[in-house]
Amino acid sequence: MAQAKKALAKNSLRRVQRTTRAAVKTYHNYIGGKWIPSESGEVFENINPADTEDVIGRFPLSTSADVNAAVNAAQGAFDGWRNTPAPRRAEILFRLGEILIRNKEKYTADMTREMGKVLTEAGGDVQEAIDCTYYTAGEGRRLHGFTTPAEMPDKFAMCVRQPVGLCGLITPWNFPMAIPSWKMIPALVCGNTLVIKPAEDTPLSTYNLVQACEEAGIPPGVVNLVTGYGENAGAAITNHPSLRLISFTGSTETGRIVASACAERNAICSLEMGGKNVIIVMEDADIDLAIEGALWGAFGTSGQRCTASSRIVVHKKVYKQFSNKLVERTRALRVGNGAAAKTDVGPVINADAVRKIMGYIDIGQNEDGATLAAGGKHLTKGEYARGYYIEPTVFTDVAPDMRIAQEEIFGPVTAVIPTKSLDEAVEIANGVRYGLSASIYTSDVNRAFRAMADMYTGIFYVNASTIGAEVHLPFGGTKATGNGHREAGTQVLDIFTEWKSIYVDYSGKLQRAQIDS
Ligand code: UN1
Repeated sequence: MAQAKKALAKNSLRRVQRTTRAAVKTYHNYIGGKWIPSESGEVFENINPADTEDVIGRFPLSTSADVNAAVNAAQGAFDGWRNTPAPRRAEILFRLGEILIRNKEKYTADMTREMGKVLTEAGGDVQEAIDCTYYTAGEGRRLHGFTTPAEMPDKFAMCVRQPVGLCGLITPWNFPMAIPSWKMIPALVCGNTLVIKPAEDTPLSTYNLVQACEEAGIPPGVVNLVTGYGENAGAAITNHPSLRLISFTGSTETGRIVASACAERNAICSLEMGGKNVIIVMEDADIDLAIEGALWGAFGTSGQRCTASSRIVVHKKVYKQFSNKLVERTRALRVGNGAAAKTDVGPVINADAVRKIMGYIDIGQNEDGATLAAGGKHLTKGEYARGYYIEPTVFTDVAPDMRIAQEEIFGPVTAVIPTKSLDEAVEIANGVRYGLSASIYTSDVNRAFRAMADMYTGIFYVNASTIGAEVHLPFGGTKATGNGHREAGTQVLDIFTEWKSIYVDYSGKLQRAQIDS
């Protein structure tokens, strides 16, 4: 395992060096089955957050003209695709799964290079796209509807799923292949056509996924890729009158703008947004296990997961022991380029992220008055000089209402909060505007079930961290995290299909519902 990781790391570093010397590649949008530049001809650069001198590629800076072309292509392909039997659509998706497996190592290296996370985690992201593809493609032979008795004799009633139509998908940079797959694969198996715009920080991983779709044989126009920024390409998708559905993952603030725009034009809108997830550690917990979970949940992906463990509520009886161990282990984490095998914590995504995260570290120390117990520095010297590196950071003695305990930081920062009881811990845990993921470490099954019942979140773990959702269970959250939808699982089908209720009257006469019995 360690050997494989080392070999992967070595390959990936070589790839980076080789490509840096060669000319920077210019990538294209994928519209109507053709790879084409944006109509304006303008591009933006995809930069490695571990080394900002490493330009990965130039991608089209798309505008509404490109989005219009992509939507027209999706419109032209829609009837052909929705009339393709679902098991045939699924066959293409199973082929896609094989292509993703074949290219996993390359996609993983590309992802670490553009997103920064360590190779093992980038590999997990690609694996999640593979899992999603195989699991969801199986729906091609299910997509279950139902039959039900009708009120009157000689009458048959049933319900079937129909595709919603043309979908606009807007995806974030933190899971640049997994999250696009969560949206694209169900959209496709259900018979929709789509336009996807990946985050400007990580277009290559989605490009790789779309290229694999082409290779798998998805017909021209069914999948369209438009790269660019939210203000132009993203807004053009959100506001396009022909896109029946917008599926967005990103910040709660942007999600609100997307939701308002969709409300204006009666579009279906599915949102996955922020989190302020919590681990509760009770006095009867296996403390070493809880430490492992806290480190993994808080600092995996440099804390840049919606599911990151950004709060740890710890019972007073074990608070000192837990905090001391957490601080010691956090200080030992090795920050560096995610492509190097020895790295535990990679860079954060960009300069704005550094500003925001360092701003919160400042707030934690000054405005909030919590204790900065580990980390806290922006690393800028030596091997860190050309990247966006922040030390894994632990605040202790945090009060539940402090800003660092309430607001989503989306970086390698966690807040340890003391508590005196399970009831109080649950109250603190629920006392934020978000409701994505929560966990409890305890050896008491009654406490585990109590917390499970009382935590108002979309995801709950027992004796495990707040991260690590699997693709065959629904993913999403309550309150400001979402708007009631769930991705993944079979529940995602409720986003990408609409129900059609069908009545067949074979009595040969007029039968009036609610009137004739
Ligand atoms: C996200 O943070 O946006 O459960 C997605 C997890 C991953 C998915 C995270 N499987 O942490």
